[in-house]
Amino acid sequence: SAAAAGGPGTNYASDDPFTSSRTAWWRDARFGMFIHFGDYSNWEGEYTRPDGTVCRDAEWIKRSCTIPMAEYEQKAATFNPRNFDANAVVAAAKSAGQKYIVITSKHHDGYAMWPTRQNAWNLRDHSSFDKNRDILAELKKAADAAGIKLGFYYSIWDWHDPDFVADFAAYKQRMYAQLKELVDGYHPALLWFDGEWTTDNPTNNWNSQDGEALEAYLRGLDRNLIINNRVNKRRVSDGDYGTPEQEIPAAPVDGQLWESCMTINDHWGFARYDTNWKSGPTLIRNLLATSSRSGNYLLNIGPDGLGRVPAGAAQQLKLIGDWSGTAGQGAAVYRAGYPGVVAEPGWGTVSRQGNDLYAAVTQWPGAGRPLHLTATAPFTVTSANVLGSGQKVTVAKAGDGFDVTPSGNATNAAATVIRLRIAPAA
Ligand code: FHN
Repeated sequence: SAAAAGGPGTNYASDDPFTSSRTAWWRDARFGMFIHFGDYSNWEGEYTRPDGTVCRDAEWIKRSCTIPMAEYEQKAATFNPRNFDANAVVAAAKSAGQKYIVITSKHHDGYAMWPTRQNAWNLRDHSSFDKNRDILAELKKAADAAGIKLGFYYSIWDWHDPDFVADFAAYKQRMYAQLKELVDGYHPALLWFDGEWTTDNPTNNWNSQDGEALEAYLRGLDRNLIINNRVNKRRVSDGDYGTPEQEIPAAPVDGQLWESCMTINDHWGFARYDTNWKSGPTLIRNLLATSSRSGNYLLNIGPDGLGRVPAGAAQQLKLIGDWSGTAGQGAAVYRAGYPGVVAEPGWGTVSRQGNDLYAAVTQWPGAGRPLHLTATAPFTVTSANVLGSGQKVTVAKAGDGFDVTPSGNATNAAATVIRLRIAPAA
């Protein structure tokens, strides 16, 4: 069959990611922390050229500011993230209500954040960092202790290894060896690939056979791995889930689990001048929009050159967790998904868990004024209440659906949640 031959649509996981027990934790999680951290963090977002002009970028700084490799390597030798505190990172994720962490083990610049045996371009062998420390091991330990899943971002594209262009087969062999080190050594729950889209190698770019072979190899190492779609070129049918970037799809993605990754400010990696933190209400609403369309939200932070979580990022993260931890509002997010029976309203979002609809109202109508819900399937409402408020909510059939009328004020400016218990028509 086409599937046996490894054609498009082949399921290398040999189970359905939508229903598999393998992906259950991920489907329930809804909210994760992305971390872009590497030797590039040490530039803090700025490069001063020999002529004195300043060039700015974060994890792309080598490339966008055309820093000569020798100079880039020299700077990496001074990289000393001595203040990296895995417990503090995990505490920040916990405070936000994030259930998993995905950290860059190797970004496009090829620098490994663990003591890889494949080359010396890594945090142990090419830095000023304590040679007895291993931040990925520290993070794994702290995450395990907190019940948070840990995953690794890994860039297929590599700017440092000359064989990426000169001898792709040799490069691939080292890449496989590095991934085996990661899987066997740290037991990640998830691998998040990137850079499969590069066209840097004119003769031998990553192709769909490469993606298929790699996915099959990794599943052979650990059949419980969750793998994103960027393991392969086709993206649509590859891996376990799709990865829209810096955007939240307007509706559930057809036939694919998905996770939207997004920066909390304007860069993935650390840039000391970037304090453009998204506001608490924006982040809370993004999280609600994502869960109401059955997606996950992977919100990125970039620790600084010393490994510290920027205070501004930590503050915003806590605002999200404070909201979801209040009055059971997190039920609109965790384990919740596309409602199926109502259209998305203009005044907020609606997510569903079992027979509970969670209408997260971002534009409160005012006491005694109705919120209209358009039904897309028949159901009845058996009860309604505002989470964290004793106010009465009346529900009346109206036009193509229901009018839901709260009697009092919003409890929260970012999103006030009305729970509607429903009975779907038989
Ligand atoms: O080029 C990268 C970028 O630096 C960052 O890692 C993002 C995260 O999704 N991915 C790439 C662009 O698609």
